Amino acid sequence: MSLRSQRSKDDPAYCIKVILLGDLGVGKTTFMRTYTRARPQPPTLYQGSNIPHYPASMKKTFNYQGKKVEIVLWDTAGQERYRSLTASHYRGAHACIIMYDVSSEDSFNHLPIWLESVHEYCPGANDRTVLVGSWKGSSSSRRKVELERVLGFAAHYRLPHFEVDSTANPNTVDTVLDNVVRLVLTEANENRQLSDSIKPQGTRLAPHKTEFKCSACCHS
Ligand SMILES: Nc1nc2c(ncn2[C@@H]2O[C@H](COP(=O)(O)OP(=O)(O)OP(=O)(O)O)[C@@H](O)[C@H]2O)c(=O)[nH]1
Ligand SMILES: [Mg+2]
Repeated sequence: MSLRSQRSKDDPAYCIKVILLGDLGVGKTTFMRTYTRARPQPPTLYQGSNIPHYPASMKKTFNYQGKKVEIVLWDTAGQERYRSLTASHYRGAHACIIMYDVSSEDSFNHLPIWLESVHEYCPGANDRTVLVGSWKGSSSSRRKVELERVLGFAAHYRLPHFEVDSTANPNTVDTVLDNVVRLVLTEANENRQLSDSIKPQGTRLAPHKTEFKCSACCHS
């Protein structure tokens, strides 16, 4: 049976892989769980240890302009710092969300390093990268990174910028992903490689599992 004939009418029209990057503790996992509206639950533990193990990715499907779009959000594990992330973390990504914590100067100061990593490992996603400031329930008095600085940074690197409070206001998270999807689909109208890579035509490994092959920016 050909791959094409295995597709059903319920399959999404597009599958978009988005990776979450940013310093430890900025709120990446909370953002991912909020977006997918995953119920809070204790993490499973690595066998024989007390080390928590969170899912690396979560999916959400929704309708965008009458078409079914599947978003696959990829988290980066807490213990991985920018220095230890390698090409495999970025493979197949169509877009990147780089997060910082509005109450942490360090997380903001490290943004250029995260941008460099996108540039190095996933250059095709450079123009589909957004910057997200996470409030993490901070009151305005705890804001360390002034909005003016952030806006200057975002303008310099031409990055769309958003602020979210994942826990208190889940809609802020949805807004980010709506914009990311719009960025990807708009560019796909003009970029044949990208357009091909977001069609779920990858090798079907098993029901509900698709191996993404991104010809847009990453190589296996
Ligand atoms: N109130 C509130 N707390 C948040 C929010 N986002 C994250 N937090 C808290 O901040 C802490 C770190 O959040 P995580 O989502 O685990 O951050 P992370 O970036 O995934 O961290 P690492 O995986 O260690 O890199 C947790 O205690 C969260 O509960 C938020 O939007 N609001
Ligand atoms: Mg995490």
